[in-house]
Amino acid sequence: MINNKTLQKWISEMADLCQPEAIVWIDGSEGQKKALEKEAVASGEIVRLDEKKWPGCFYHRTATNDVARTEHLTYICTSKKEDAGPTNNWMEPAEAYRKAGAYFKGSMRGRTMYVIPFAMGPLGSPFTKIGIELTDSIYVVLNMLIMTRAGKDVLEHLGESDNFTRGLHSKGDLDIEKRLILHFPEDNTIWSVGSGYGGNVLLGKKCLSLRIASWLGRQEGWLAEHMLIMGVENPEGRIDYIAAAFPSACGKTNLAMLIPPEHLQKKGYKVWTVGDDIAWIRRGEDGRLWALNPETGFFGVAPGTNSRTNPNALATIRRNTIFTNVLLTGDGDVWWENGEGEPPAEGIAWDGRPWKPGMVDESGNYIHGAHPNSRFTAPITQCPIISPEWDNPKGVPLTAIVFGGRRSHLAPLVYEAFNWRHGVYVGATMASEVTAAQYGKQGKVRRDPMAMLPFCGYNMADYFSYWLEFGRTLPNPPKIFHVNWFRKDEKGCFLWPGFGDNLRVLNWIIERAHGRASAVKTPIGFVPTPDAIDMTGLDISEDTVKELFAVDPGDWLEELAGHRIFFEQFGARLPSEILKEYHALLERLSINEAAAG
Ligand code: OXD
Ligand code: MN
Repeated sequence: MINNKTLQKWISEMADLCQPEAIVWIDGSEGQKKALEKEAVASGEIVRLDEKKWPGCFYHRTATNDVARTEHLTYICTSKKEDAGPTNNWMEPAEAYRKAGAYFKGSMRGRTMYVIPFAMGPLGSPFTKIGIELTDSIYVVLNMLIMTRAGKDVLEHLGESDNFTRGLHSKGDLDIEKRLILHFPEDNTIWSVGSGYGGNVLLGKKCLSLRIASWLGRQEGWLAEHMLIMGVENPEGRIDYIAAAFPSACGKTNLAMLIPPEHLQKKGYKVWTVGDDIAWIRRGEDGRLWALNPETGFFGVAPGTNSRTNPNALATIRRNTIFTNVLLTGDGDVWWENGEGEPPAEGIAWDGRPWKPGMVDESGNYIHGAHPNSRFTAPITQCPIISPEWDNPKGVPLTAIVFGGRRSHLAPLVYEAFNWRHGVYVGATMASEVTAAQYGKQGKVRRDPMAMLPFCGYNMADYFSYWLEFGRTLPNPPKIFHVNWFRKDEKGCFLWPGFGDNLRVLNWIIERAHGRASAVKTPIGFVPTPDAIDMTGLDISEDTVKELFAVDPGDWLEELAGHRIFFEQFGARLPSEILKEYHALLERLSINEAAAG
């Protein structure tokens, strides 16, 4: 099938290591896909769902110890430890190849090795990167066929070039003790063994498009970011594109597919989805920033997806979708918590055990039918509001960059950074409450700069420097904002309705970016004046609006202590501009608190 010597040599070395029984090239054809689905159904790897209700859809259950990204087993393997930095796990490359090599050895005996040539981005675009994933999982192949452009066109495009990411994946024996997700940015290589969970094994996604791409981007002069991309069309037909970074499971998919509230719909506002997870950003010839979503599908969290939170996602997943770790019923239906309709009378839960509504464990805790991090994998083109520009090889021009997090207190609904440098500080000090997409204690606040903490492929201090440097080269850098949809009152109730109403906030952001809409200057940035956001049709009191926009200098001074502790780990590598921003903020807050006190 190919004439690429580098590729052939690498595949034969990997096959020598893993010893598969057969090697099959993924050509991207419908016929091959159908045959693989059939084979995986026969082996029990996937279950075909009811054809009437869920045409072209399948169900898959991962091992119970393998339901989220395992960040503690994810490594950046650079020659020098400092290049991985203090926020990444690091392993010396030779040691990493040796250690994982022992797990890969013979791991595909009796199995087929699938060769998936895939492109992140449209073929021929200056953004696009090519990868080859070798895997022993049909589930991975079927997911990659949805999430990436995969098949023989990619090989043809690659030709004899050695410029591709080498990805090797084996389920191994799904033993968490023998699981490793390794990135070798200096070799443009990814090795993942012992897992079958999406984020660990769909190597085009987090591994290539964020960890490896962030490294490549710094060398080549662009940014790889954990951001959704969406377009907002105003009643005059002008479309503004926004890229927004939120930590995992903070509602990026919901925001990217937002339905305007009735009042704004009537006025003529529309939203267009470009991507829900990853943005590759380049400087255009016009000096503006242009963003591209390198993926072709959504790998979204199922629980909480319903016709109130995200009707567009529900429409997207009605067909040709793979469901992972949700609840399965005997008649080929699926269900998840906070989804549509009543739970079924019985079913098989994510962990393979029989499930009935109302079941509790020995301690009286609710037993989930679907795992909180259960997922759907669906083609992007099925999204009812997919932007006609989603696969434009040039990307889309950005009006604003938005950072956000899940903070019950502290951060106002929205604020605008004073300038790019301050915006980088705002991104660098992002924090959020931990969710189910990461393995770890839920509910705790963790610092997650630019939502890239688990995804930056190099030293995060260098990443901050690179963002600062990148901004300096832009004649008109886009404005940077921070949003927090999750602020609560003393009773623990959300102050802001969120979902579709978030468009009201995005409109303020867009207007500000165009130099309109009013704001007041606070120590942390520009906050909307009480009447600057259109609240028509919302049942929200003046006091609530005040609370939503409040900036409490005392709370922020406490927060700053957390910034300092976080930054200390980077030592001298932390750019001095970040420290300057820290001191300037400290001063603004102290003056403010003295005035208030
Ligand atoms: C994801 C994540 O799966 O961020 O997108 O964990
Ligand atoms: Mn993500």
